[in-house]
This record gives sequence, structure tokens and C-alpha cells, in this order.
Amino acid sequence: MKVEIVGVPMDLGANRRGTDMGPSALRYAGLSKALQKMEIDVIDTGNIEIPVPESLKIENPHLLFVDEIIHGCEQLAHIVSGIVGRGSLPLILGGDHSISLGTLAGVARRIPDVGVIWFDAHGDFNTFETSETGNIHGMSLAASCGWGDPRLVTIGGFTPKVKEEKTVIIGVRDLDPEEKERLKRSKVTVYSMNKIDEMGIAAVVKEAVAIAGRGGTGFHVSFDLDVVDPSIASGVGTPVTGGLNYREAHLALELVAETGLLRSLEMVEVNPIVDRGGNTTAVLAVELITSALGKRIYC
Ligand code: NNH
Ligand code: MN
Ligand code: MN
Ligand code: MN
Repeated sequence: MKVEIVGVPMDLGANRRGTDMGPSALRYAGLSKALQKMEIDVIDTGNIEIPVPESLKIENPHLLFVDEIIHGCEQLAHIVSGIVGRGSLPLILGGDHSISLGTLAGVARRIPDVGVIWFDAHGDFNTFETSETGNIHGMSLAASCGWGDPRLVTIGGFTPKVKEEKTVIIGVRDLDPEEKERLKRSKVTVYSMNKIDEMGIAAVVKEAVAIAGRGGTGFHVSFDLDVVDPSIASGVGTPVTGGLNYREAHLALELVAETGLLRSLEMVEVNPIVDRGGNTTAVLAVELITSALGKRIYC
């Protein structure tokens, strides 16, 4: 397997500074070495250039920094599409979750019927009309499914990137009121935390890969680190209690790896400046990446 890493130092889509340091934090946590140890052929292509918010003016409070986010996502889409076209697996390091608009545009250009498994405490299913914050990271899944601002929806030149029927969210425990109604009306499959408590993470992930992987075209995994419980992943912008524990998070990605259907992977929302344990959230993210890419404890 060949993996190509792309860093996206983006925090324009979130309400707090710091996720722009996510790519550095993951590299500092030993990402490339960990993959080389697994005998994965890994290339780090470096970072995309993203402006800092201090250099920008807010034009639209309902779609904060929309122009700059679109510009960054168009670049990312181009790079990711190139990686998939070469037969490599793109590993995208966020950055806040708005970058998925670029990742999915790049993947879906090459794999039109791609599925998506979205690990997140949140739904990211707002539009500019339902968002209470104007932060685009809370709109990225909705826009990828074709809902919201026309410019966001058409990043990469086509819409939708993914079909709701092949979209699954896992780990949700914080939805805005109108976002919840939108999700209920959609064909997206949602496994909230209480569903995971009830069914167990293994059963949930097995159903999820069947839905996202239907037809055998494969799926993208978008992993927002805030899906993990803040007691072991404090370095995220919007922590919510009651998340996945250490083994649940690993098992979920181990089961993903087993399917052989993973086409691309992104790890987002790591914010090292609010991490209470040093760089432990990035260290955890690196460990989780190795699980998703096939590292096994025993068999
Ligand atoms: N739902 C909120 C919003 O739209 C919060 C989103 N925050 C996230 N999403 N971290 O994953 O602004
Ligand atoms: Mn998210
Ligand atoms: Mn989230
Ligand atoms: Mn809110």
C-alpha cells in the first residue's frame, strides 16, 4: 500500500484558533515513522497554504471565511484527486472539518459512487440557514450531500459528492435543533452514542461498512477527533462528554481496515493548543491511523 499525506492547516471553519496546528502536531507525534514501521510506503506531500484569520475581514457572518475556505478546498480537491488517480491512499491531516468539502470533491471525482463514514460528536449537517454559529465546519457533511450555499455545494464543479443512502454518521451526541430535523428528513444513517451503548461499537461499524460500502466501490472515512471522549482526547475545539473510549475508537477503525474498502482517510479537528495532556490527542490520532491502515494487536 502507498499512502500520500496532505496537511491542511485550516482553522477558518471553526470558532477557535488552533486546529491549523493539527498537521504539525500529528507529524510531531511520529506519523510517518509509525507508518513506515508497518512497512507502508509513505510520502508526505507537505501542507496546503491557508491564510490566517487575523489577515482577513469577515464578509458574511452566516458563512464565515467562505471564500478562503472554498479556495483551500479547491486546491485540496485537486491534490486528493491526483493521489487517488495514482492508485495511492490519501491521508489528509486537518485542520477543522470544513476541509472535508475538498477531500470529498477529490475522492468523488475519481470514485463517483463513494460512500462515507463520518465519525463525529456532531452531525455537521447544518446549512447557513440552520447554523447558530456561521462556522462552515458544522456544514461540511450537508454540503457534501448537496445542501446549503451553492458555492460550497459545487466545490470541485459537481454535486453531490456523496449519496445520503451511502452516508453514515457514528458517535453523534450534540446536534443543533434544526440540524437534527434536517438529518431526520435525510436518508443519512445516524448511529448516536446511545445507539452505540445499546448495540456495541462492533455491530454498529459492521452495519456502517455494509451501508457505506454497498456496491463494492469503497468509502471515505472522515474522523473528527471529538468523537472520542474528551478524557482521552482533550485537544479538540469543541469537546463533548460521553464519547468513544480508547478501545471503541480503535476497534471501529480496525473493523474498517478489515473490509479492504477504505479509499481515503482524514483526521480532523486536532487542536494541540487546548490539549490538557501535552500532545496526547495527536498521539492518539496517529495510533488510530495505524489501526485504520491495518495494524493488528495479535491476529
Ligand atoms: N453544530 C455546531 C455548529 O454548526 C458545532 C459544530 N462543531 C464541530 N463539528 N466540531 O464537528 O457550529
Ligand atoms: Mn466535525
Ligand atoms: Mn465534531
Ligand atoms: Mn450550536
